[in-house]
Amino acid sequence: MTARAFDLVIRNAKVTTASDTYAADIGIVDGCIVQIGRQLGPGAREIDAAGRTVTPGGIDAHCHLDQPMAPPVRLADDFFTGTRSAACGGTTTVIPFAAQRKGGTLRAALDDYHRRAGGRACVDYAFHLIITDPTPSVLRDELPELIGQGYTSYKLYMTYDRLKLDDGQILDVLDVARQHGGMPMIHAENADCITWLTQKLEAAGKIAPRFHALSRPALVEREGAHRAIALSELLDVPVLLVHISGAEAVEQIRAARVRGLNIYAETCPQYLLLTALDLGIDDSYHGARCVCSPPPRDTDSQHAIWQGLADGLFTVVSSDHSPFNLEGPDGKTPGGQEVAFRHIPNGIPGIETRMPLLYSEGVLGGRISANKFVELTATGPARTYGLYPRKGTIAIGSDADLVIWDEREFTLANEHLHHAVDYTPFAGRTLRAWPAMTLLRGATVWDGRDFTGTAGGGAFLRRGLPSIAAIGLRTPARSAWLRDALPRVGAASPVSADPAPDLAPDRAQSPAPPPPAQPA
Ligand code: DUC
Ligand code: ZN
Ligand code: ZN
Repeated sequence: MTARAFDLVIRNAKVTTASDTYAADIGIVDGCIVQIGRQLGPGAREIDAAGRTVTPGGIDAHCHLDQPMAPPVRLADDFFTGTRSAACGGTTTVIPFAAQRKGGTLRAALDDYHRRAGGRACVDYAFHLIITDPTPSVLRDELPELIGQGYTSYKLYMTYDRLKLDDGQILDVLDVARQHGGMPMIHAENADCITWLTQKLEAAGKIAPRFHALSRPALVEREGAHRAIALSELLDVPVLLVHISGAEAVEQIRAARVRGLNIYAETCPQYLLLTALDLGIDDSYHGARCVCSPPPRDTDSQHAIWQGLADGLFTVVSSDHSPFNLEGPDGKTPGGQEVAFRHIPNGIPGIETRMPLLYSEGVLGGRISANKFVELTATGPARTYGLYPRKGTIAIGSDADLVIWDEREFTLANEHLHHAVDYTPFAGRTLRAWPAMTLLRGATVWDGRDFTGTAGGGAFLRRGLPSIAAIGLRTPARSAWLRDALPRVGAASPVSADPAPDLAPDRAQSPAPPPPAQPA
């Protein structure tokens, strides 16, 4: 009898990574890729990819799952339904947010989110922190400690009264990043402009969903992006600007990159495929379904963002999945009422459609290569958030998170999706591809027809520091200023970036953290 060399062999794959495309078989043992080559030996299980494109499983590095909201509003997806939906759309790792409560600790936020995700997540997961209250103890003790424990990214808001930080507070957090590493993420919009415009629109009776876009024009994002870039430059720390929507912000980022600044950017399918017209052309409430922040823009912005995907300006495409039901009192009509745009829950679903939309419109639409698709949906997020090379590529030693793609046309309807929300803003679009199969560490979680994963099948991922290549080096003059004004005092983070895959400290299932303390 022939010895079975592998637990699983994927045969006849068109292996597609961020850098290469080639025909091979993929041999998998214990959920890891152990061999890639022609005519591999037998596996206990075999899948014939039949020459179809096989990419790494997607990493959705920006999504909101089971994040508490002010009642009666709530997110429709918890960690089970949200990650089930992710798996069926080709995503095998998610990084949602653990939001600090004002007056609360970061640890309390993490304990709460671990409780929400543990035993529920169907794909692997990690958490970004949202820092809303950078107290001296958060800055001196908690954040450095948590970076060392693998929570290596943190989002800061320039807007929303309950969340926003002023420039001094943002600098305080960036200074922690300067000393301990990690990837600060900034939601860049000018809060005062939004408040002022909102008040003017409301006073004029302009409260329909479409006015949401007028209350947050592209200029507001451009100013926020410019300021975030300046703050990053002042302290010489990388910053990733999340959910970039407009051509004006793209110009700011491009100018920063030309100057060699370490500014990274994320965008989302809604900014490639929707415009402000989707929020309505009259005062009907229908457009509430597409209310998200920043709002979708115009076709010029769409072109600027496609260009930025193709030419390397963007590092990450995420969904910003924020699922609110259209029907019922907990979503887009809070308490069952149609409300002024300011009160419409902000966000749209998209965790399942992110990869198929980008594959269909980007790769098969001739706008980006399949390798660029992999870079934006998997490799870039893995490098940015300290998961590479365990995640985000097809390589020996990497987790066997894989998607086999089926290229076929169909019209998308919400009934196709596996989230718990009652609509998709992309319904009616012609899609040209969908995963024929999604594998999480070698286990099939989507077989092309049914979800085949399990609640609790996803593991928590302790992350390293970002391993994304720096874009530029400091000029000697700038470096000297920093060295003299702000000597580095902190210890380097104990988390090493970019470990060799088979030396990575916490292979396969990272043990779940110890049971969280009870909330206060
Ligand atoms: N920012 C997000 O990242 N998601 C939803 C709404 C917002 O403003
Ligand atoms: Zn945001
Ligand atoms: Zn978001």
